Amino acid sequence: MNLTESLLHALKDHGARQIFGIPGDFALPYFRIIEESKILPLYTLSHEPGVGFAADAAGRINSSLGVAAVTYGAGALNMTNAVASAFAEKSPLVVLSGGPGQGESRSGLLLHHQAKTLDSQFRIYREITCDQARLDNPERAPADIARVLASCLRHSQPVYLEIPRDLAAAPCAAVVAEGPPAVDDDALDACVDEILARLGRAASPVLMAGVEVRRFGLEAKVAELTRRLGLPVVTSFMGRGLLAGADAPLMGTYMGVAGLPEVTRLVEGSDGLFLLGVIVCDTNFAVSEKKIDLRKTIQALNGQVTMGYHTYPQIPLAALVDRLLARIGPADKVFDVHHQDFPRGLVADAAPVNPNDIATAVNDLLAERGPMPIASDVGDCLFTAMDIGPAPLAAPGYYATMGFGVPAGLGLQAATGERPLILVGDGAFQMTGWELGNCRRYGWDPIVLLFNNASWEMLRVFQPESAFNDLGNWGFAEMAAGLGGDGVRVGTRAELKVALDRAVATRGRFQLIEVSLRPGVLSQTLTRFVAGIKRLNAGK
Ligand code: S1T
Ligand code: MG
Repeated sequence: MNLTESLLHALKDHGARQIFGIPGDFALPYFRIIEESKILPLYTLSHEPGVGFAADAAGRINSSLGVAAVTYGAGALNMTNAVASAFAEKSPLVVLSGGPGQGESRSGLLLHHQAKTLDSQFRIYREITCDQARLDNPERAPADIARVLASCLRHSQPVYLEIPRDLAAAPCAAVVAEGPPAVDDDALDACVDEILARLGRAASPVLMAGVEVRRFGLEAKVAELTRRLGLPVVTSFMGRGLLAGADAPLMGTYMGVAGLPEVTRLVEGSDGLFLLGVIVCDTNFAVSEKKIDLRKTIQALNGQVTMGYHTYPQIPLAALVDRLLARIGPADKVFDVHHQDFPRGLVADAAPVNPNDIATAVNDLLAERGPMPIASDVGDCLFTAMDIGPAPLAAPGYYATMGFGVPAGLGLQAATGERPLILVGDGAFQMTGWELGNCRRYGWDPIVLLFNNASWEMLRVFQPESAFNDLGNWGFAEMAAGLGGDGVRVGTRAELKVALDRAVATRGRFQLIEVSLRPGVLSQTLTRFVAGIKRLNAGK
């Protein structure tokens, strides 16, 4: 076996199911082995940011490894934004990069694709990954790979592996996976005792589920935990889509001033807020109507549990959930949970479409044809997604980079085999929408809802005086045919209904529905968000 084959078998053994990539001369040797070995399917895309987003989404939806394979310099450095997003959003992404061979590294010449030094890329990737290795010693490579892949799964964060191009086919032993980290049983019991005591003393305990619940594949166990604890559960903004369809007392998504008032009151009025795998960031908490005193919460994140002024280290989330379940019998407390009502029943008339109509139409579609995985970009399309009923949702809710939606949708279809729905604004589509041109080669056929308000609307709502937010009208619908799909532009609710019905009935080609939205017409969630932010800023 050679080094690349050993790596590919290890990736598969650790849960990877496919590779997304773009080669280059530093990567051709290992790409050849990927293609010829057939250990994992390879999907090449058109621009490295799309490679990173697709691999990120593929890892997220399966709670497993996503794999992005690129060349040195121009490829890997082109993908840093997507990897930074995966790092911030705790996505288990493995970055493979070709690299200079041993001989050429010592030639004394500056090499093409290098930045300041030959190590610059490695140093840049140290900032956006939790572990790294250059596989420049085939003897040591199996242990390096085992350590790095274990780190990726343990921390649910990206890792970086560099493959010198003259070693891709070097003989190499198989990788022996590292075992799970040891957990101190007494510390775990003490932590669980304290959590249960705090929740028992609280008059209004609430559990908030965050992205780590999905990343570590704990949704079913957490749903059971909420039933046994008899607690109302909400998701964080980033955790939207979690517990979708699970039998759990799910109240909705917490979004502070931008969310449903009853959910905001429940969370901000709680004296026992249990944050399970929730990233404590601004998009999850900066829009709090009432400042949440985080010192009074229970925070289980990043493999530790913090309560009050002390922290229990080395408490993996999975071990914590398992021990809580072992400790709590079935709940005797029945919860009258008010599930969020999602808009249904689009009136298919000649009225112009607004974002809320899109949410309504999608809810009708999902009710009729069954669930679809959803990828959303940043912009009002993401706020609109908050009014779409429970469905697996991949979106950069915290890092908030544009360009994620379309490639992430392709990653969802490659990873699940299910037809995805993609929500994307015109500005974001201009960045990575072209990746749709790759659907034909792989038989992907997403349904794309393009919110075309001819502007960077999310910026305009905060700075309306700036003309640079006007993007003008691009003929997105007309572009679809040339990319191998079908495109249509809709302006009324009746046209939207017809277009969606036709898109659902058409398989084998992507379906692009360009929805013309009047500038300034926002989703109700974004409207609340803008009003809330302005009110909070006015109060400062
Ligand atoms: N570049 C990238 C890669 N990501 C970003 N998030 C931004 C710039 C800044 C930015 C936003 S929202 C936004 C920009 C440019 C406008 C989005 O326009 P569009 O996709 O058309 O959606 P909509 O019109 O619904 O806003 C965030 C706040 O930083
Ligand atoms: Mg726009």
